[in-house]
Amino acid sequence: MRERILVTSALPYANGPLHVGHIAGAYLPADTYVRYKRLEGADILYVGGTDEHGTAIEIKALKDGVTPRELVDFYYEDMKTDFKNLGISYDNFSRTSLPVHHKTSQDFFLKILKNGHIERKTVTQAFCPKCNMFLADRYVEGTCPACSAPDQKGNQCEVCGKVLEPIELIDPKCITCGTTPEVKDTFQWFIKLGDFQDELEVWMKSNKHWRPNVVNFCLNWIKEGLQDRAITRDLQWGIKVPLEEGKDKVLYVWFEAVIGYVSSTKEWAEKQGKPDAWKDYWLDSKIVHFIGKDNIPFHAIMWPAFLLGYGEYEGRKWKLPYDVPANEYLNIGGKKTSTSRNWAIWLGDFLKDFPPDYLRYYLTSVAPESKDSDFLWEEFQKRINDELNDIIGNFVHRSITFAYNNFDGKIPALNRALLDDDDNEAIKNMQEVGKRVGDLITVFKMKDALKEVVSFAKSCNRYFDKKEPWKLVKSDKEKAGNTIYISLELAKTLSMVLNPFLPFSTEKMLKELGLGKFVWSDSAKLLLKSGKEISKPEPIFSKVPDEEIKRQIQKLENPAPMKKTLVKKEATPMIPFDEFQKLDIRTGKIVSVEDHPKADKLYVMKIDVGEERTIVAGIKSYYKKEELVGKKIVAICNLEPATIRGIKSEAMLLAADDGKLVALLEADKEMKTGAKIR
Ligand code: B3M
Ligand code: ZN
Repeated sequence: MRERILVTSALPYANGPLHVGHIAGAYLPADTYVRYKRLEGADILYVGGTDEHGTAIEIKALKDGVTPRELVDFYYEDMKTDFKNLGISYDNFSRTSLPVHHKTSQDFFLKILKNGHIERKTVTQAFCPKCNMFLADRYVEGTCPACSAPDQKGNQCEVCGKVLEPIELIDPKCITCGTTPEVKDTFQWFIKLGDFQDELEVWMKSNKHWRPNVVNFCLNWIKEGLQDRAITRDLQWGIKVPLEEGKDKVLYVWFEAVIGYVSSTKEWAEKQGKPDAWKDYWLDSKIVHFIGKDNIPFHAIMWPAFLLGYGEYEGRKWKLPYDVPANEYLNIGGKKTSTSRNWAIWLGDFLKDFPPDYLRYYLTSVAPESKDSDFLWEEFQKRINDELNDIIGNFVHRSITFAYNNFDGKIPALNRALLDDDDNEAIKNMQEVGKRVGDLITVFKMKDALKEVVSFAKSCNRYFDKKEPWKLVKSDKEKAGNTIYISLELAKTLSMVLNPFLPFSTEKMLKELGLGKFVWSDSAKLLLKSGKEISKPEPIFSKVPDEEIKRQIQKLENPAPMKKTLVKKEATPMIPFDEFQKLDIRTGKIVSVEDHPKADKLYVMKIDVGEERTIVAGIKSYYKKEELVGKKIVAICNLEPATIRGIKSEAMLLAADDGKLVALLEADKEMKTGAKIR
């Protein structure tokens, strides 16, 4: 039977943009794993979404002068776009403010309550007399009672990881007004974690394949004795407690956020038109939660406790996590990423300046798997230039170029009778590398897996150098043909085993070799057809110049001020009719479409608007070339021409953009090109 796996990545708070630290922790390793397992043939589903409740959201909204709703709407879209641009291949990216999630969370609450593991209790809580409100979680800051770190938030100490109650903080302050909070009686619902103490301990000890840091953290927590924990809060924004006496309270964000994985799976199933399809992933599969280390207690103790507390679902038990690969932190230039001090590398900014695979490559090579690691711009440049370009890109490019130039643009023949020891060794290596890389990815050692790929690429270069096909081709073309055939097979395997790490560039490499979709086992096979034409190769990577690195360091050290959430749209100003009349807008047709040689997302097109014009347009993500040629369009023809990445654009297509889709405008009758729009 196919292995069934459900993979999740932590649901990021929708209260600020994603930075590279997030990516290295919970997203990139998950995506690499998922991409590999899909190729390997597993029945795997990858879900995530945004975490849209809790004081982290409320407080940021307050600071930005927007409502929580406006804040989360904005950052949901922002994060979704960033993830897509980085190639994080979620099967579903949901949000915890959706009705399906509210319902699922309330169902969990009621079931666990019914089973006797939730209890209402009177509590003394931090209350700010000046603000006249109870102060939940992050509304209080103070010194951690466990490790004495100052300025910690009331929910968890960032330094030692201890999960806290606001009133436990030493020298507490209300974050809104600075007042020392009073304590006042109220009531909340608590989950009795102690009910699961023994079961969790036995289970945790059985998790021999987990990372030791995760198991040790949890066993320490269990050893202290699991205490009851409040799972409701006095807040407005959130999921209502589904009980009459709780109507002014909401579920604690960490109670419901983890349930968000279930809701996202349900939403996926609904979208598939198979509303029950989520069940197998939760009741009968391996569940893997990728997270950052600060999330360990919530995923490895509390979440399993909620699942145990729920009891059976339609007669089947919920699966406890199969593994919780938690990553350590990625620092930037030796310092911890800090949004408040604006010390960060924002994903959106990065992707404006570099291809996504450069980040994927570098972050995997410095993945903080067992200890904190560091993002250093110089190191980034070195990895991209010396490894990605000089070892990996170079081998693929030189092999294909050699075939293209010396074998009439065709894949040469393989004459098995002429194979020598070097050839056989190269083939053997090609047949084995996929298994080595796959086995490491399976145990979440992405960094080692990538090292394995790089060392394979090195061996490919060594093979090529040793065979000296540039000499051989003059003396013994058939033998040179063998070398190049094998080199192309090596390039194919290299592209395949690199694909989970670098999906964008490897797709291009495979295309140059005339290949498209593949499965992991193909990496071990001789697949190429002799005589088949290959296309003229283009270098896949390019080097990062020193000036660029200087510019990035400059930007990191002198960042532009953090933008606030912009949600309120300015009213569009009125213009007089004669302003409009100045525009030369015409109907036309697209004559031809080419890729922009220097920009991934742009096309260079010729259009006929009564006369021929060249234009550069950023519609590559929305239209295939073949959809465009011959298509009717509408264009503005008297904008001042702009040179875009070296090509002059002499008109602009009109398109509608609703934030999700982009659609080109056209006249709704067949008519001659160049007709004026008025
Ligand atoms: N939103 C914390 C974080 O962004 C939290 C994760 C939820 S995972 C269910 O680090
Ligand atoms: Zn206050």
